[in-house]
Order: sequence, then C-alpha cells, then structure tokens
Amino acid sequence: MSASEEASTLAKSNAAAADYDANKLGQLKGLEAVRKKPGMYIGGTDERALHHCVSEVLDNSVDEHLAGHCSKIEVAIHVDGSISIRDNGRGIPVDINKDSGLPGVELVLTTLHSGGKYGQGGYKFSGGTHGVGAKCVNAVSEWFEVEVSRGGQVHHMKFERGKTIKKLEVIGKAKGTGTLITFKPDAEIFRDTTVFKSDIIAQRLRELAFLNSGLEITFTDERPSTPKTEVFIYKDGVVEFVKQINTGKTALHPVPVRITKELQTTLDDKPMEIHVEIVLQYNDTYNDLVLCYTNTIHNPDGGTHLSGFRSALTRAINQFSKANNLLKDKDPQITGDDVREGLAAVISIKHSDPKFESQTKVKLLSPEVESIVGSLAYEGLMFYFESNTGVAKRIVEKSLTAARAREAARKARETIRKGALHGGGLPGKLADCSEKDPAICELYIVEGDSAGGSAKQGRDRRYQAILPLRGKLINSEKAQLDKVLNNEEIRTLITAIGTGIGTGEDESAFNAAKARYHRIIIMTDADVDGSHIRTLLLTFLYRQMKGIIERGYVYIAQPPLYKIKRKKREQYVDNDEQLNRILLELGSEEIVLARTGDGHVFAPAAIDQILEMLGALEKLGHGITRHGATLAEYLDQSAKDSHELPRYIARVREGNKESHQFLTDDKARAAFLSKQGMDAELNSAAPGATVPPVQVTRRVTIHEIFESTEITKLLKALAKAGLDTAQFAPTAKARYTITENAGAKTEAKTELFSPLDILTQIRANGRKGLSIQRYKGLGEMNPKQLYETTMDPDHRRLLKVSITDAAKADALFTLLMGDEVPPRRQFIEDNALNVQYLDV
Ligand code: 0RA
Repeated sequence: MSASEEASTLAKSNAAAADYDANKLGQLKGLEAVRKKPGMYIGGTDERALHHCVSEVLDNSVDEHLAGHCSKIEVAIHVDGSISIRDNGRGIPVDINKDSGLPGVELVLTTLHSGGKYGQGGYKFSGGTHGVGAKCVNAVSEWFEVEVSRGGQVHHMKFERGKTIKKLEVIGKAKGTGTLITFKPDAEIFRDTTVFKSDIIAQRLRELAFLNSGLEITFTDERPSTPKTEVFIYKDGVVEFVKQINTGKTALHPVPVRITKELQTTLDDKPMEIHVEIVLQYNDTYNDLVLCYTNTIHNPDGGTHLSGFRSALTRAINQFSKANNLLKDKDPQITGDDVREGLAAVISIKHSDPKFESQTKVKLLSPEVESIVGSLAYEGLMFYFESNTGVAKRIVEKSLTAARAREAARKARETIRKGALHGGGLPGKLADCSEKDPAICELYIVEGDSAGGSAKQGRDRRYQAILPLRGKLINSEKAQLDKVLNNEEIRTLITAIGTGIGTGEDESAFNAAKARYHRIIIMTDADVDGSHIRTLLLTFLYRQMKGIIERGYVYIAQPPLYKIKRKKREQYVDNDEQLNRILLELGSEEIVLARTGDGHVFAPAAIDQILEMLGALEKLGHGITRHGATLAEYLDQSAKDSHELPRYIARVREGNKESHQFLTDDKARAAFLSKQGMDAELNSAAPGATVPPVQVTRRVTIHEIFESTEITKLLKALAKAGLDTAQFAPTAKARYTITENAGAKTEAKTELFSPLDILTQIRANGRKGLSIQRYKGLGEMNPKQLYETTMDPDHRRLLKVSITDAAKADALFTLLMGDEVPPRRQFIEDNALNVQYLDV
C-alpha cells in the first residue's frame, strides 16, 4: 500500500467511527478477560510471566525475521521500568480492516483471536503464541505504545491497560519500515515484581541470536548510571551456540558436527514442513548439556526431537565400536548415559504445525519428529564417524571410560551404603544433635572450621547438628562421580544426611525417607567464595540427592550484612535496602521539618511519606542526568497544575559546545525536527541511541523520557503532601529548615535550598553517631551473635531452595564451569545473593 493510500484509509477510519465504537465494546471485554485471568493467557503473574511478556512481543519480531523481512531487533529497558522492542520488519499493517473498521495495528493489539490476515501474519513457522501474543501484553500493561514505520510515515498509537487512549495518528516521516513497541507492565497485575532482570532478557536475546543466524539483536539496559549495551549477532548461528557452551572446556574435536535437513511431507493429508538442525561437540568434562528448540522456543523437558536424537547417538556409537572392534570382552555395555558424558548439543527444529504437551511448550509431542530426527541423526553421525575415524575413536574411548566409571561409582556407593547400614559410625567432624526425630532435626553445613566452631558453641544442641566443611569442596561438575564420591568432605556429607545418593539408572540407591534431618541448611559467608561453595553444594545435592530438594528439606541461611550501633543500641541489618531505610528512619527521628515561607511544620507521618517519594524520584532521575540535564532542571519544566513533564529531551552538540532542550510531546518533537530540517526517522536507530552526525559539525539526538509519567505521579503526590513543587533548582533563600533537638541546648537548625536537599540532609543526619560494621564472613561473629542472627528459629531468615533454584544453579554451572577461572568468578560475583557493597 502506498503512502497516499494509507493516508486515505486513515481518513476513512474517522468515517468508520460508529463501527469503531460498536466494536470497541467487544474488544474491551476481550482484553478484560486477560486481566481477570492472566494465568490463562500469560502463564501467571510472577517474575517468569513478567519476562514472558517480553518474549511474546519479541516472538513477533522474530517471526518477521523467519519470514525474511527483518534483520535487526533492538531491545531497551528504560529507567522507569518500561521496555521497548524495535524491529525493522514490514511494520504492523495500519490500513483499515473491513470487518471491524479498525486499523490493522489496533486489531492486532486489542482483539483476542483476531484470525485471518493479521492473525498469523502469513508465517510458515511461528512460535504459535501469536494468537495471543502482543495483545495480552497490552492488556497487562499500565501503558503500551506502538510506533509503526510503513509507507513512508511513522504512525503512533497508545493504550492503557488494553484500552485505546490515542487512536492511530501519523507523527512523522519514515525512511524504512518497522515496528517499535514500548510497554510498562502493570503493577496491579504483576504483584510480585514489575522489575525486568537484564540477565534473564540478555540470555533470551543471546539464545535468539544463536538460533537465527545473521539476525542482529541489540540490548541496552538504561537503568544503571552507566547504561550497558550488548550486541548479539552470530553468523554461524547454532554452531557458535555449541562452541559457546564449550567455552573454557577442552573440545574433543575442534569443529562441531552439524547435521541439517529441510523436508516437506504430509501428515493426515496435510502438507507439512519440517527443518532440522543438530549441532554437537564433545568436551572433556563429565556432564552433558543438550538444548532443544522448536520454532526458536526452548523445550526444557525435551520431547520427541530429544528422544529421537538420544537413541540415534547411542545406536551410532555402539554400531561404530562394534564395526571397528573397539570393545573388549570385559568391557561393560555402553549406555545412553555413557555416550552423553561431555556432550554439548543443540537441536533446533522448525515445524509448521508443532504439538506440545502444554501451553508452556516445555515438551514437544509431535510423534513424526522422533523418527525424522532419529534417522537423520543416525545417518549423519555414521557418515561423520566414518569420515573422521580419529574423532570417532576418541568419542568411543570417552564413552567407555564413562561406562567403567559408572561401574566404579556403583561399587563406591555400595560401600558407603553398607558403611551406613552397619552403623559404620557418623563422621567425627559432625556435631550431631541429641534428638533423633528427623522432622525436628536440623543440619547446618557451615563453611570453614572457625565458623563451624562458633556454630557448635552457639547452637541448640537438642535439635541442631553442625557439619563444618573445610576449604574448597571438590567441584562435582568437573570431576567424575567416582572421584567425587571418594572426596572426604562429600563422603562426610553423604553419611551425615543418611539418604545415600543416586542418579540416572541408579536412583534406587537413594532414599529420601532416610534423611536424618528435615532441614538441611547451607550456611556460607556473604562473599564470593561463600556463594561459590553454596552453588557447588546445590549442584551436588541437585544431581545426587534431588529428592531432598523436592521434599523441601534444603535451605540457605542468611547471615546479616551489617551491624549498626548507636549509643548502646545494636542492630543487625540484612541488606543494603534495609540499611538505607534505617538511615532515613534514624535521620528523621525527632526532627522538625518546616516550610520557611508560611512556617508550616510537617507531621512525622508526612515526613515519612515525603522521604519515600523523594527516594523514588531520585532513582528515576538517573535517566535524565544521563542526557546532560539535572533532575532539578527537568522537574522545573513541569506544568503548573497537571505536573505533566516533557516527554523528550533534545541534545545538540556543536563543536565542543553542548546544549539541550526539553520537548513537551510528539507535536513539539515534530516541530523541533522540522525546524532542524530533519525527519522523524532521525532518531529511530535505537531508543535513546546516538544518531550519526547529520552534518559533520552538528549532532542532534532526541531521547524519549519514558519515566515522565511516573515522575508526574510522584510530583502530584508530593504537592499533595505539602511540598512546594514549583521549583527544584536551589533558590537563594532557604525554603525548608530541619531542626534537630528542637528546644534543647543542642538545637541545630539546617537551612535547605531545594526540596531535593531534604533527602540528602536526613540521610546525613541518620549517619551521625552511627557505627556501621560490615560482616565479611561468619567468622566475624561470636557464637552468641551467630546463633541470634542466623540460627535462632525466632529470628533467622531461611531461604527454602526450590527445585527450580537448584536446577538453575546446575544449568548455570554446566554452562559456565570451565577451566578458565576469571569469567566464572565474575559470574558468581555478579549473581551471588546479597553481594552488593555500599560505601560505608
Ligand atoms: C500482521 C501482519 C503482518 C505483519 C505483522 C502482523 C507484524 C507484527 C509485528 C509485531 C512486532 N513486529 C511486527 N512486525 C510485523 C504482515 C504485514 C504485511 O503483509 O506487510
């Protein structure tokens, strides 16, 4: 459709207003359903569902790529917690749909089950989520904006909680085509959290880039004071994926094996298209990682593609060893577990009509896939083995070693079990409890002998047992099971817990009912080594004693991070957030906050409220300061009564001179641009990104201030609480005073020249006379302190380990454990619980 045609359909859209209203009713009802039952549409309201929303929108852009129309996707998390996804695909259609009288884009984003032309977008392969996709995200967003570049024009629409609040409108000229969607998840729906985690999103984006070779995906997290941008693009796609899995490990063969096929068949007379890509590479570790995808959706529980591949691999390796006489008589049978030791593989299939076990697509069911993948993998592997006999022999040798180690481990386990049976004695390092009923008994696994000693002295010996672990635990990821089992610390642990261990074919050796404690508590330091040890323990428990995690017996102790002391009062502080709260609490104790103009004195409750809001304001302000303006300067742009704030900031750099200008709204932005003699395309590189120089000496960039809505809300509330919001820039005359010890001899009055100073001054007050001690390790606490803070059931905070937590620890280890120490350390540091250092 040409630009003029689209313009004319836009005009018609007004004529169709009556239809539109009739339609709107049904449409609202539809999206209301999503808000009422989010579980049905987006799989819940928790953190997982929150991130699932990003995938829903992303999948549309990826489908555009799979259809051959999109080469670039840009994702950005903004300071206000909203997120945008931009692609250079065809753009969502904006012409009027005859049946509904709505523009295509509105239809796509507001009507459930809008099938037909816009329902599938004519895609051959698709995540299959798009029947619901973006419109559900729209329904659960506080606000949702779409910008479509198509037919030479930029079109814009806005929604709130699924309702259209700005109809389709042309806001500028477009160079190319594409779609930009920005939304802020609704806290009314996502009650746990609305905060996007950049590692979850980055992981998904990296995965998508691997699975779609050549697709360029840019990710920016604008929230930290120095925004972070990553670009994911992999020319060799899945091959690079497998190489990355093996990073830091020694590969058995330098080039991954790649097997692919595209085929068209029919099933029940329906034409069907299936593409298969299998890439694998062995490494010298003892664990395997096989990742399965259908239409770029991860299937963590595998399914028919995985089972087809697994049996083909076992068959091919056994066939090759037999044909080449590589097995000796006394050798054990090579099993599926054996051939997977050290295997890194990715199976990615594209299927025109896949069937999954459930809505969440964790497992592929389509039966025809098993034999297609099976025979393709078998033929491909046999061909590879025969043309690379050296590699093939190494793989067989590795599988044989695994089979022998499996035998040895079985024997080692047998001895441990017998030892336990014959009351072979509990390990000497264990300080057991006197009670015998497992239901009330607890085992503390403590890092280091010194903390172990404190724990032994401080504990309640009736029901608390202590097991100190010395030094570094053996890394169960890198060592083979028989070695792990011969490790002193691990054997002690197994005997103390009493369940035995078992995995894979040997599950029978494990019995969760025999657990000697129903609380097994990991207590490590709040530092890097501590989190390393914790992850190692979790990995071991997950692999060898899964049942006790499933039963909810495993916990993590959370020692406090700080001890603060004022006068005679001592308090333990769990984390940085709590410390900040305490500083504000202490700082606002017994102060008088007054407005100088009219002498108004704020009530204590009002002070608390104001502090909380100013804190939020300060956080949101990071984004603005990054664009060269101060927060005060921005706040001073707010409209008189509505408190509305500019939506854009334009930065102009000429030579070494720099200036900026706030632009109220889209109109002001368009006017600014036309004055500059540029079109709206200028800033469409990335949300908030720098635009290449238009003329050599003059650079203009426009940044959208997504957090404006949020800040306006805060300003309104602050004004209501009695704060003078007319000016935030410091004034010559004092605006507020804070008086400490009012009336006493020691009375001290501080003058404040901006509302923002209230926060700074009260925090500084809070620090006065306060000593803050940071606990770096458990060993820094004496037995009494350790008991009171971390072991006393009335005061401790235990984190129960869920099977997902443990699986995550395990998967991350498989992905990340290499021989290279530095990246691993970095990772652990980044992800450790509670590892955040405040300068105190
Ligand atoms: C419906 C039909 C067409 C494209 C799309 C939807 C589409 C949706 C999204 C969502 C994010 N990015 C997107 N890009 C495209 C086909 C359009 C045509 O035939 O030109």
